[in-house]
Amino acid sequence: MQEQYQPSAIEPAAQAKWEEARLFNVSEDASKPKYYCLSMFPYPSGKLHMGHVRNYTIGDVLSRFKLLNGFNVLQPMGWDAFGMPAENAAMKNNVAPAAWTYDNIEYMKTQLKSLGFAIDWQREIATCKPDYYRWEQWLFTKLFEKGIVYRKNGTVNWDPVDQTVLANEQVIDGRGWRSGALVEKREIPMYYFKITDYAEELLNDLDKLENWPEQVKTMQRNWIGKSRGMTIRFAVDETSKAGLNGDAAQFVQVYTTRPDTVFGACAVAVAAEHPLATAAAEGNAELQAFIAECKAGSVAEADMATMEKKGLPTGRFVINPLNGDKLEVWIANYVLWGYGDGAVMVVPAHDERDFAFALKYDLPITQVVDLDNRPSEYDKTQWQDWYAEKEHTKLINSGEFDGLSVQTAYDAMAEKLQASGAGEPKTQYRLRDWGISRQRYWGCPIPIVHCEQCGDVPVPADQLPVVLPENVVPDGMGSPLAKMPEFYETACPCCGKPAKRETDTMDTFMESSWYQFRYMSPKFSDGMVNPEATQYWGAVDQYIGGIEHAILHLLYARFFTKLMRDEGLVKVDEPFERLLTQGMVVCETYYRENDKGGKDWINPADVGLSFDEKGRPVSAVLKADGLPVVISGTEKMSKSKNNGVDPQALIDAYGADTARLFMMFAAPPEQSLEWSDSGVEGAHRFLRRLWRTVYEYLQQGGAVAAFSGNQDGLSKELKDLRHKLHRTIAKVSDDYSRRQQFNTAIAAVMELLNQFDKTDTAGEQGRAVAQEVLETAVRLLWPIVPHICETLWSSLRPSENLWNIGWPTVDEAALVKSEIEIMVQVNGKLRGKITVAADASKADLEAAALATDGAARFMEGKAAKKIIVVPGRLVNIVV
Ligand code: ANZ
Ligand code: ZN
Repeated sequence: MQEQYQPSAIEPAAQAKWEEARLFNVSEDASKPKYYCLSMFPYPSGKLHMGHVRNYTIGDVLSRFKLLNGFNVLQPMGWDAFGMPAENAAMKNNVAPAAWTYDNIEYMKTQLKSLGFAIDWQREIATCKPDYYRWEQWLFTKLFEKGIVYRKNGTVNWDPVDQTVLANEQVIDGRGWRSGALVEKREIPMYYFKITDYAEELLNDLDKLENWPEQVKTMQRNWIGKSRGMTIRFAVDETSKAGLNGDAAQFVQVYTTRPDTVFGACAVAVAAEHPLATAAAEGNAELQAFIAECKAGSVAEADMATMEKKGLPTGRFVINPLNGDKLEVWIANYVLWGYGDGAVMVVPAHDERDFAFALKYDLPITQVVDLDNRPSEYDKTQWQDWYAEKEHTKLINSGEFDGLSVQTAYDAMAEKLQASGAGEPKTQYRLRDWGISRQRYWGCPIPIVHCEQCGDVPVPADQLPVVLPENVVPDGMGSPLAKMPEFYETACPCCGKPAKRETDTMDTFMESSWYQFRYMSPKFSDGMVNPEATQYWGAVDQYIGGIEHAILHLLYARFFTKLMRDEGLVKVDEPFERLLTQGMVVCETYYRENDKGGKDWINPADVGLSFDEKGRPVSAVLKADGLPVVISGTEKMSKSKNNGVDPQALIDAYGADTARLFMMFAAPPEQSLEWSDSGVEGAHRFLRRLWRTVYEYLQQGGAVAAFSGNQDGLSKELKDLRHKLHRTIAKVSDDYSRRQQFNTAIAAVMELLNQFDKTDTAGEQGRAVAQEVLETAVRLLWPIVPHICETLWSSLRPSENLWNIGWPTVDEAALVKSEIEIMVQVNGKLRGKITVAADASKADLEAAALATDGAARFMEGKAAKKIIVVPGRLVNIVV
């Protein structure tokens, strides 16, 4: 064994050893329990960042722990390879997105390999490869035939200068990111997944996910947004029917969660797209201009909530079905065309948006719900949520319904509305169908052929995949595919006549919605997944990734699982049994003010710090010029604050194990982890110390014989050490499995080694216990710092592989402390201590306590009236 700990030498050697043993290559094996551990796959952006290293280390620790516990562990890795950054890089560097992506994959793969993750690399997938996306296209065509995928018009951001559709993130302050042109809204045909058909199941099944963070489930529930209410129809007044046809001429239908407030309606407001708005705007320039303004605005929900409420009256009227009031119809910018019926009844006293609207346009505010037993003065300048006091409210100003409780009134009004055909109960979801068409090049082609005669024809299975040409450099002016006749010219699969391929590609969320199943049989060529493999692996046992994916990615992956189940492809209802959302990696930020008064952010690697006596940074300088920089707050590592620390530099300087240990030790996985140089150095110091401890032990000759298993003859000190050892095993096992808190596991092993250092392990028995302690410490730490542990193990026990020995078990005998310390009290005051056998009887304890000096002194010759024994803790002598 080398005297020095040299990560650069031992890490590749350990990796070669695992590779040679094919330790991480798995197949279905009915003789073992399975454990499928999946970390969210990376986008191949160029190089790994700290978030990746953290994510994949957590997954690796869990995988290796399960491996030592006898599980058949599947830990795959791949590349979420389609997406916009590749197109942006292509434009910047004039290289094809495919070439850029493949280069990045290659480099990042060497980085991942250098970290020593227990990955089955034979299962690597890249979603931009035809043998992957082919099956996505296949499923798409199946679902298209079933009607789960359908086509309708959708609104997109259109850049009139670049003549291209922009993604939401490419619109900055309403302008195109490249051209700076004012962005317009355009309606174009797109493909949609009917996720709303699954809304109820997606909501209900959240209750089954016991091992998901509550926070994530809440976010999903809110996103699905189930609301219960009624549709109510307000008849169009006879004077107001001009230009309206069909139902639109009969009534305006609104969706409300508060039918009980219908007497408080002062108007009805419709979205700009509503037929009544269109009819009213006929020949009315003002209304036309307002409708255009509403349509141009952002559809982002956050903006809807905060924007100024605006509206215009249409001069048309409808009738309140319960009280016959004649209400004017307004067009309002806060009514969404895509939600409910695109129309609302305006109830200013009880809805905050309506309140703002009514104040602005001076509409009457009628309170219809009041507190039960407290007379209240309605403050007409300030909106108040009376409904929050649901329990103690009653109706007022509501005719025959006055005095009823909210719930009774709700039911009574619902019944009356239903009886007269003016409304019915309705459940509504906030969730919209998922539009998956993207007018981009670097994505999975949508497998549809447009034929003049046959319409939209899905590409038949035997003609899949529709391959995306890879030698293309986009120029930012529209989709390149739409300019490539060699791509889009084709024959109709139905009638054989010339037809045109769809040139849109799919949302990249598609690829990440089913990769968890493809990993089970990544090379299967007879179908999307191999039934035997999906049967064996079932669902992912442990999924790990960032909280930023709490909503969309997880929702789509859950949705796809249900789609695939309904196609008979998988047997599970949910893809991820247990979810761990890792916290962010954060770092101090530094800047200098520039001439323009802005901030130039400086990378932490270029900053030198000085500390006060408590180790807190007090000042910072730029290493290059020695002049001060401003220390700003701690924030998530990001390009914009230039506070990203490159994990490669860390790996190069200290090795993979230090990087892994630092990540696992600095914070529990769910919390944010603060980058610190001193933390990294501390991690490295610990590993050097571990190395030296084993080295010195072996220098002194190691053990003569293994520990016999019988500790009767051991000294008290050695018994205590074994006690500590086996308590540590129990604690670390629990930390890895149930608690998933690795920092405390590491701390426990550190404590064990401290006690080991202080214990005299000379002599045959001492050497035997020392061997047991060191071997066990190495096994306990193997999941976290596998390279050093692998190497130390092979010096400690060259004859056997660590992974064959498996996880250490607790020796219950060692947990029983042979001797314990008991306090002796006289009249409740501490007067001494006794050391007794752990299983000493009550009589022995009493006798030993009475025999102490303390007892003799403080009993002052009196006899004991009573002796109270608290086993394991104290003896109290009462005199
Ligand atoms: C009258 C009312 C009175 C309402 C009241 C609320 C409180 P959730 O819970 O999110 O489903 N609404 C309905 N359709 C809308 C649309 N297309 N655009 C904007 N707002 C719309 O919200 C349902 C409530 O949002 C409905 O209930 C309606 O306002 C409004 F004291 O009707 B309510
Ligand atoms: Zn045809």
